[in-house]
Amino acid sequence: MDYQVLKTAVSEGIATITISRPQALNALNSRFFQEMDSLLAEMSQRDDVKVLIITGEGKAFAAGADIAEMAQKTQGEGREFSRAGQRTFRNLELFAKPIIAAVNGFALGGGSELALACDIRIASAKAKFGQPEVNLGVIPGYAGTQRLPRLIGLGNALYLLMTGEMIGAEEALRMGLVQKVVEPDGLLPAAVELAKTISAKGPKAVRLVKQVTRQGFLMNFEAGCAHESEMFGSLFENEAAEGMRAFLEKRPPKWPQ
Ligand code: CO8
Repeated sequence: MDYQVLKTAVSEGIATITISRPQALNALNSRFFQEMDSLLAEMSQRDDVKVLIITGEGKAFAAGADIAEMAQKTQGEGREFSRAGQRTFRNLELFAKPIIAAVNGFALGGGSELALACDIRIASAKAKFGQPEVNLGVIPGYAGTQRLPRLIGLGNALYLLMTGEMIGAEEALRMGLVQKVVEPDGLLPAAVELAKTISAKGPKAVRLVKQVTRQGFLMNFEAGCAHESEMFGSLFENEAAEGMRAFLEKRPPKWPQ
């Protein structure tokens, strides 16, 4: 695919994907969703990519769905626009490799929902978060109403969803919306360091820990535990043998590929 909105750089097992429509504050248009679907399919096939980082160019991570594009839509088209976006964001959650959102600036509406669909969020001290949809007479359409309360609790989620208030990175940290806040210049280095930390772990264990945790979150407790035991066991004839032997032999593990 000829990528126009997304720029990708791969280095040392880490793919950094940058949303690059700074003139529109990286507003998410149809093209963004097509490119993200295509890029995820590509990245899933690449053995040299272990972790993805998603960030934005300029002063926004993404300032929401593209309002100029949305404004033209009929009821049916609006529903389809929402469903297509939901599918893409679900693909991020289901993606086998970890995805880190490096939130550099505005993460509003659909931009905040994009960050919510990633596994870990770290933010620049300049980042701003919010769900301003109600200002426009709409509601989140990329599963923000579902992911936000699961992540930060019902009270915090309803506060943000009902007021449309924009909050800073420290407040987002306090609510549990982000896991870490760093100085703006340190954002990408911190995301890369985090990605390297994760990619040094057992690759199958990392994939399974994402899958088991995410699936279990939507299951009842007993079913989640049963799934955990199955997957725990599945690692034993695999990289767990090397990981535990390396510990006992006091050396770093050499993960089977
Ligand atoms: N869509 C389209 N264009 C945008 C968007 C957007 N979401 N946000 C900013 N832009 C454009 C502006 O129109 C402007 O373009 P131009 O230079 O051509 O006039 C350019 O980006 C720069 O923006 P500003 O001049 O406004 O920059 P400021 O620094 O003054 O303000 C703000 C920054 C506060 C972020 C401001 O741009 C803003 O409020 N943006 C809109 C934020 C918003 O409401 N986002 C939520 C959108 S709704 C949504 O995301 C719903 C998701 C679910 C949809 C489901 C499908 C139906």
